[in-house]
Amino acid sequence: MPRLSWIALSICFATSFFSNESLAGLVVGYDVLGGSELSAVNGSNVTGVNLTRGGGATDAGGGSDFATANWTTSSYLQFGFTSTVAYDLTNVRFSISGDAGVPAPNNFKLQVAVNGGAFSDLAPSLVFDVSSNSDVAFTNVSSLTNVDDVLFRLVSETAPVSGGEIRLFDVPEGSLDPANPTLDFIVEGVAVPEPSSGLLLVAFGAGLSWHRRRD
Ligand SMILES: [Ca+2]
Repeated sequence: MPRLSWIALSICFATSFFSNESLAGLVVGYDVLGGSELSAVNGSNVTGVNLTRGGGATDAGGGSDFATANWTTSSYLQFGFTSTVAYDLTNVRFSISGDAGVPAPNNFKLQVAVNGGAFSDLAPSLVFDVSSNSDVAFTNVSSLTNVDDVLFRLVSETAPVSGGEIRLFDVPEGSLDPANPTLDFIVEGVAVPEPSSGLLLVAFGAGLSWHRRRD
């Protein structure tokens, strides 16, 4: 194979390598406020699902925070996305706390439903320090690769007898995602490279090879 073709193929593989290694970015995020639900902020090629409460959990009137009361072991916060490109997910990050003087659940798991299927548990679960404002990262979502339709539920595993209250916090601007400074709750991932772009480069390399053979 002529040297020019090797150079073209090397560029092809280098491009594939660096696009796979690019830093994780926003898939879907939320700017935390009080109220019944949080509007989704969409990453590239994504339509986010608004963050809502379910399973009997109720709005605790958190003001600038998203406060949820009356947790039982079937209560949850739901969020997710659909996308026109596939993503390898990396983490779900947010900041959470109990409310002073109010019982708070502190043991949570993520459940996931892919492509409209049934919800299943993503192990392991996490125990939060709800005595103060704690930053949380679920990295177990990295088991979700090449996905474009995902619903999550953040489910309490051990709810206090008298219900309980948890607040998602409005974090300092830019501390979670500098590119989207108002966001306080984010799902991050890496877009899976389109195979067609790699194939085009291979075709480009093959074309150069053919051209050189004719010289
Ligand atoms: Ca915010």
